[in-house]
Amino acid sequence: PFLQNVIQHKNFQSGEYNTTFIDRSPELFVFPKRKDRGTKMLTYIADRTINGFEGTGNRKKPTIPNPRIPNVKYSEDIPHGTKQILDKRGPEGLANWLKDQKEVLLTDTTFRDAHQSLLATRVRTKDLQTIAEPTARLLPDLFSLEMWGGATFDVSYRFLNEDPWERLLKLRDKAPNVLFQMLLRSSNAVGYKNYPDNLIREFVEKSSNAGIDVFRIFDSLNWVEGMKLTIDAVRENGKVAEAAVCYTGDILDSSRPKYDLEYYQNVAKELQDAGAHILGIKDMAGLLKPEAAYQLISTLKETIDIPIHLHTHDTSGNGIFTYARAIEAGVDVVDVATGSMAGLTSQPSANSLYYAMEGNERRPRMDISAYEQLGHYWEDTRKFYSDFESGMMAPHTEVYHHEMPGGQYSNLQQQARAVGLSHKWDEVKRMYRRVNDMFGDIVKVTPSSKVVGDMALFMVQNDLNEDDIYEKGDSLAFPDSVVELFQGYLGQPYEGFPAELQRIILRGREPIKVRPGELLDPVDFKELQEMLFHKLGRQVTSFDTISHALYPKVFMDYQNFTEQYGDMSVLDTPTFFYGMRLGEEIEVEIEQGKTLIVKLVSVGEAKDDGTRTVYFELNGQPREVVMKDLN
Ligand code: 3PY
Ligand code: ZN
Repeated sequence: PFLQNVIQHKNFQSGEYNTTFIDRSPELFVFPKRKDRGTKMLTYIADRTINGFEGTGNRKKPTIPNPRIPNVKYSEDIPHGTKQILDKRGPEGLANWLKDQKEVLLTDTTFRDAHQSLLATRVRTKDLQTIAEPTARLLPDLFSLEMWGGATFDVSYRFLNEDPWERLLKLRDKAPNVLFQMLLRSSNAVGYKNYPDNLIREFVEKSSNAGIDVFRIFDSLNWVEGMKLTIDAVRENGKVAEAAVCYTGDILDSSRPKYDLEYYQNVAKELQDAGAHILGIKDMAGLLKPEAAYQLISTLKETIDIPIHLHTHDTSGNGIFTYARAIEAGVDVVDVATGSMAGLTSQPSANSLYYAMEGNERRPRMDISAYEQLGHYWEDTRKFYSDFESGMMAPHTEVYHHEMPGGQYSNLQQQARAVGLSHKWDEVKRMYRRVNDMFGDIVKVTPSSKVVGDMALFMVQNDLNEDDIYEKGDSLAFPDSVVELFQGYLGQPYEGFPAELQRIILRGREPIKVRPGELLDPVDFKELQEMLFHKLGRQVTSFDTISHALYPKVFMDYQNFTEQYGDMSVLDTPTFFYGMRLGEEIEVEIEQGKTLIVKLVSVGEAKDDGTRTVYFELNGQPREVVMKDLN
């Protein structure tokens, strides 16, 4: 409802809004009364209390103290930051400002990649919103906050039952000073396949309007042809196009010359020519070794004029060393996470980098005590999500062999478990690398990494080796994602597909050579809006139509959820995942100034029909909910 109010507001519709618009418009918080919100919420809590939440193993609700929140003076003005520089000087001006900085700048990924890579992307808007303003006040020197895109978009709907657009609007309201950055998979948007061109343009326009400033754009095969339209769309909206080359292979390994320094120089030049304001180097698996970082950044600094922004994952434990060498070579910005959300498959720690750079003139400008305070909040909040931890306990140098991206490791592990291959996990990792080599040594990042993972699982599950694929390939039913990759539906890999394998996998089907977006019918947004209006029986926003166009089923499942339970993003995170303990009392602010007090009184015995009656008090009044026990 908040989002609907925003969209329907005359100032929003006429484009007269900025980050103070929400503050100045209390009418946004006036919602139509819905029937029986209390009962819907109690139903949700009863369901979680009895049946648990997917992925938590139906664990009983743990007792977790409220997170420590830094002490900031909310009455003071929020200090200005890079957002104001962009607003004043435009993207080129911002890029020039960046090049003039002596100190290395930082992007903090705690709100996006850190939890995507450590906690299966499960961090909820409520927990981000609580710390957004303290972060904005305490870290005004950041280059940007990466807080949207990648997997956060579909996971919000799919698992957290909340609206990612609403997250963006709410955080923007709390943090008006630092640039907001998102990860955009170019023609795959925030999904796993290519989408029509007009959907990409619409997505970029609406996410710019809602608060994104810097778009880190990548193609999962480093195919620059597949990035141009997205770069243009970002430029047309006056935002920063950070076009990224994905780092793959090892420039130090002369036995593997496909992705050598010259390759990266060529892609960087192409991206600069395509209109990038900043070059991103996206080391999604954490393969960039310290000496390689030094050589790569020094060479690219001589090759292109735009600033360079380096992203890595600390999986191997070498992240800080890699950054130190990149900084020595002149990198302009690096990605870090708040200490307690850093390391392992996440980004290197901001705090560690600060201390590692002591005595160096390029040490990042920051208030280290502020970072420590924010770290306390995240150390505590992380406990809410402990069921989603990947289980990796120590630096993992095997990543240099299998080359799996930080965000894929635990996902593929889950996929392997789901098909009964937990005991063969080592074999799956080895096969992942073999499939990469069979595919011609390709870039592995969402969604191409998923295809490599699907093929590896398929081969281990069916006890197939490489020879079997060439010998029996004609009779094998390859996973759909593999067929689509070889058809060219994710774009074209550098140096093409291996011809023999392509012939076997396609079995006579013709591969395409053009941009898939050229072949896809444009989305008819008007028709879609009307269809949704009839289906949902309410005003439909352009955010809704975009989300439906990206993921029809995921979006409709989310709508059905809110129909059934209401907006459950208002619940605190332990209650959202685990329901309540007997005798526990919680307060839920369902809208500004309106709080419900809920007490779980008792849970009845299971009846013959498998249901239990759950007894609550809602604002002191007894209420009952009948819930099926699915255990
Ligand atoms: C994503 O696309 O979500 C990624 O983080 C890739 O590294
Ligand atoms: Zn990443």
